[in-house]
Formats: sequence, structure tokens, C-alpha cells
Amino acid sequence: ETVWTELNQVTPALQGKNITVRGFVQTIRVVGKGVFCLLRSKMSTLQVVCFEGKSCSSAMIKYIGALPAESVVDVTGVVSCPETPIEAATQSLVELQVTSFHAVVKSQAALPFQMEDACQKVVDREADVGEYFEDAPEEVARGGVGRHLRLDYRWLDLRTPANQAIFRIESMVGQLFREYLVSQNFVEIHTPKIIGGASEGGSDVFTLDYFGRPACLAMSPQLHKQMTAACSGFERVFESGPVFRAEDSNTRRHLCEFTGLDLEMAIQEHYDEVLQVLCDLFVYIFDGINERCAVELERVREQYPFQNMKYLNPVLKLTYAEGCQLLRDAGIAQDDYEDLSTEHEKKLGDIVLQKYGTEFYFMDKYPLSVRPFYTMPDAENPKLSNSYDFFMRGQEILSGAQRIHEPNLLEERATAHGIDSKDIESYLQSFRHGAFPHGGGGIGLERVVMLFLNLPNIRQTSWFPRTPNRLAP
Ligand code: AMO
Repeated sequence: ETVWTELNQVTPALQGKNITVRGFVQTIRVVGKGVFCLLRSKMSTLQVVCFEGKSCSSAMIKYIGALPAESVVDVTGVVSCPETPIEAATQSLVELQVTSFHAVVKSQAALPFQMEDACQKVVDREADVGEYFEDAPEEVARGGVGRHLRLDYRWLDLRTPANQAIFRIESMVGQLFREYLVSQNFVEIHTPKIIGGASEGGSDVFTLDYFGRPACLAMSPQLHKQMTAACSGFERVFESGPVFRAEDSNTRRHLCEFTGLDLEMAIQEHYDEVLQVLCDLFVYIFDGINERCAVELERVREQYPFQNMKYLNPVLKLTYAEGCQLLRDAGIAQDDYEDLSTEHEKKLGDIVLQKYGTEFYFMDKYPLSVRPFYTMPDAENPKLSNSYDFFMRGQEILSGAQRIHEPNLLEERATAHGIDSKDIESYLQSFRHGAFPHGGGGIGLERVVMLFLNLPNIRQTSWFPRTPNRLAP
């Protein structure tokens, strides 16, 4: 009888048991009359050994020795605990003494890179950026502008235990996001991604032909999340879906397609109600990853060592003006009414960490002039707005605001931003039939995971990154 066992379940507790496992063959090493084989499945590896003798013929050893790396194999054998692990690299306390070895599907093509190399522990975080950064000088040097081997063969790259862990953590962030909001009576929505105009305004929009009419890929679910929450009476909504940005720039934190975790809610008295939900949501997500993803975090750490992100509950709140003052106190010129550059955001992150001991915080009351047209102006200071950004390790991960629910003001602000009201006609109209005061925010999923794990490049947290130079796989 075959006892199928997951690789991560093969522990010393199974010593002496006869089991069968399935996995990829990572490495094969023939040594004298035996063969060592490192098997890999999901986040685990297992050393498999086969020596000529009772249960292993020399033909079998030859067969195993000739298998191409990354073939999928079924191995049956007896679990044993060697005194000293033979293959120190695996740091494994168990191995499998083979009784039967069967290739399910042989790998046919030569590997473009060695899986062991793809699993290499990163010592120099910056050098590793080159690994994933499409315009890295070494890539250009070998004539591969805008191409990267690991990303070209992403299906192989995703097999490494660290990548298996990263995307399991990313999946958990999505689950925690949904779990928390459902517990707070939010309704999940699915809004169209093909729309008539640019949802955020501006030019970073992909256009397409819609049966002869011009259309756009949604830059966010902004307009429809407002319509459902405020104008259709759902009051509390959220969405997890693709967001498209035609930003023709190669940076470590921008993608042309990313996953937006968006929410929108009606407010009773003050948009602080939204900020409270956002703070509780993030703490729920961070606590949740730490509690439920211990193995995954360990796997990431083995390849990409990182310090846990420091966060406080209650979450640190600053006003934009306070943030600018902190920068000025550190000798950095920053005007209260001008936008923060990425560089200044990072510096502020360092200052806040020093002063308050947290790498997670938000800033409220941004200047109105740097925010999208739908942002509610501050009733007390018309140069400010009821809007906020959240930061992890000095980088923005959420942007949000109270929104304008008064249709005339909304139209006036759109026009002031150079948006043709014809392009957003139904959105504007939806506010003319009564609407709740409301606010919300949008989170970039890939950024949250990248920064929680302190990974250097957003390509590492996108399953199949879309950047200006990349459309495949
Ligand atoms: P914003 O444009 O700031 O706001 O986007 C919200 C969050 O999405 C992430 N993000 C990105 N991630 C990867 N690649 C990109 N090119 C990229 N651009 C943005 C960031 C950012 O904080 N409608 C508003 C949200 C709202 O007000 O509710 C919006 O889209 O983490």
C-alpha cells in the first residue's frame, strides 16, 4: 500500500516508515555505487539516497543518475535519520532510503539557470536588486536589454522555496484583507476594468478600442467603488482586483499592472471613522502574517534575510505638516504645500523610525493641490484636504481620502483638474440622486508584501510582472 506523504511532513517522527513522495529533482549526484538526489516540493526539500544493494540495482542507480534536473518523480523509501546529515547544505535531519524511484514526467529542455543558483542566499541586498531589475547593467552588457533570465522563465523561478513562501504570504494578505472587512460588514464588489475615461485623471492610462469607441483600462476601481458605497447604498464595499497604469518608467516599486486592495465606506460624522478601519485592518493583516505564516517567513528569511517590520498599535498618526516639519528639523528643505518626493518619503521614514520606533504610520491632511479631483477639501483650510497616505519602511502603500459627495463641487473640481465631464458623466450623475458622505483608500498588494519582507524589488512580489519592457510570460 502506498502512503503518500507531503515533503514537509517527512520528519524524524516518521523514522522507519515506508512512504511515497512526489517532487522535482533539484540535483542528482552519483557517488561510487550510490546516488544522492535532492527532491523539492513547495517550500521543502528532502535528501533521497540510493545505494546498490538489496533494494537498489545498479541499473536503477544508472537510471536515476541520468535523469534531467527538474523532472517530476515519485519516490518510495524508508525514512531514516542519519547521525550526521550527509548533505550539510540541506540541514535536514531526515532522508529517504529509496526502494523505488519512478519518473512521472521528465524535464525535456535544458535549464536556463541552475535552481541551486536561484535559491542562493542573498548577502548583498543591493546586488540582488540587479537580479530582478530589468535594466541592470549586466543585462544590458549581455545584450539582453529589458530581459531577465529568471523572469523570462518565471515558472521555474517560482519553484524556489523562497518564492513559494512569498506568494503564500501574498495570498494570506488577500485572505486577511477579505476576512477583516467581511467581519466589519463590508460587501465584496467586482467593478469593470474596461471603462470610458481615465479613473484617476492624468495620462498614465492604457487606451483600447471598444467596438470602434475609445475606452480605457481602469487605473483603479475608484469611480465604481464610490458609486456602489455612496450612491447605490451598499455603504461598505471592498474589491481586490487588477489595476492598470501606463507609467513608462522602470523603478523598483512600479508595475504597469498591479493588484489593488480597495475599500470605500459611508461615514457618519467624520472621516476618522475610515482611518480607524484602515489602522485596524493593517494591524490585523500584519499580526495575521506573523501568526499564520511562520514557516513561510522563515523560508523567505533563509534566502533574503530581513528584520521584522516595526509597527505600533495604536498606529502612529502625523499630519502632513508635521511630517514636513520633521524633515526641516533634519535640515531637509520641504514645503508644507508641495508634494513629497520618493526620496524625501524615505528620509522621513528613517526619521520617524528613530523618533517613534515604528516603520508603519500614516500622514493626514495633504495639500489639496497634490491630490486627485475627487478629494474632499479641508473645511478649515482650503489649501488642505481630508486625505492621507500610509507608509511601510518609508514607502507609500496606501492612498486615500474623504471624497466629495456634493455633485456641483465634484464637477467643479473635475473641471479644475482638466477632466472633461463628458468622460465621467455617469459618475457625476450618480451623485445627483442622493449620496452618503464617504471615504476610503487603495492599497498596492505587491508593495505591502515587498515592504513587509523588506525585498528590494516589486518584481519579486508580482507573479508575472508587467513592466514597460515585459509582456511575457
Ligand atoms: P494611488 O494611485 O496612490 O491611489 O494607488 C494606491 C496604491 O496602489 C499602489 N500603487 C502601485 N503599486 C505598484 N505599481 C504602481 N505603478 C502603483 N501605483 C500605485 C501604492 C498606492 O499607495 N484611487 C486611489 C486610491 C483611493 O483614494 O482610494 C489610487 O488609486 O501602494
